[in-house]
Amino acid sequence: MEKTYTVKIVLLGEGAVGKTSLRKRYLKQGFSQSHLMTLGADYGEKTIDLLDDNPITMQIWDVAGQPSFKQIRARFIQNVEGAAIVFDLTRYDTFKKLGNWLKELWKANPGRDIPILLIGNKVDLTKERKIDTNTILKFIDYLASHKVIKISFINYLETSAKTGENVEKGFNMLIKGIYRVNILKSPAPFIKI
Ligand code: G3D
Ligand code: MG
Repeated sequence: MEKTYTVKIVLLGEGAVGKTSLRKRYLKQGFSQSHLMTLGADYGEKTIDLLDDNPITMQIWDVAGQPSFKQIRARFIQNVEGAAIVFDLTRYDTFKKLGNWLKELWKANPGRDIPILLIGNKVDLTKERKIDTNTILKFIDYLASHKVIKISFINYLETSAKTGENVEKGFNMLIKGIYRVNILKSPAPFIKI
């Protein structure tokens, strides 16, 4: 009999970087231009059959970035199997906060091997873009070489929740990393970009 695995994924990052939009785009709930601030946490799920005929149900939690939600957030980021940490390519401050999000995730999940995907969102806003890819890759190299945190799987993608660019690809990448670490129990290597 087929076994369905359920995995919990969180989307983290500063307010208004596009977490809710990415989740909705992936879950095919459409892109909304009117911005409704997430209160605490929102949730959606999808079952996919990516590998070995083992369906995987992804529970995707989209957690509010505002500091005032920090306590609520701590509950939602415990016992996660994977995370996407999102920043906004048009706002440098959201990129600078990536380290804080990584630390918050690790603090809530001591000893766990958590595959992570870094996402630079709003790649469609080419004129407003403030952070070049080189700067981002240097930061990822720094994380890896200084072992600031334990990274079992990491990749970086530039997405647009508006056009859909790389959204499906990003979530699929994440689920493959999770499958390897959590289900096959084999360490996923750091993926150099
Ligand atoms: P959050 O959940 O991280 O707080 P939201 O962010 O998904 O609510 O998005 C915040 C704003 O950014 C919304 O605009 C949303 O439409 C916009 N947005 C999200 N992703 C993209 C993207 O890839 N491209 C562009 N151009 N805009 C995006 P408003 O104006 O409603 O605040
Ligand atoms: Mg939101």
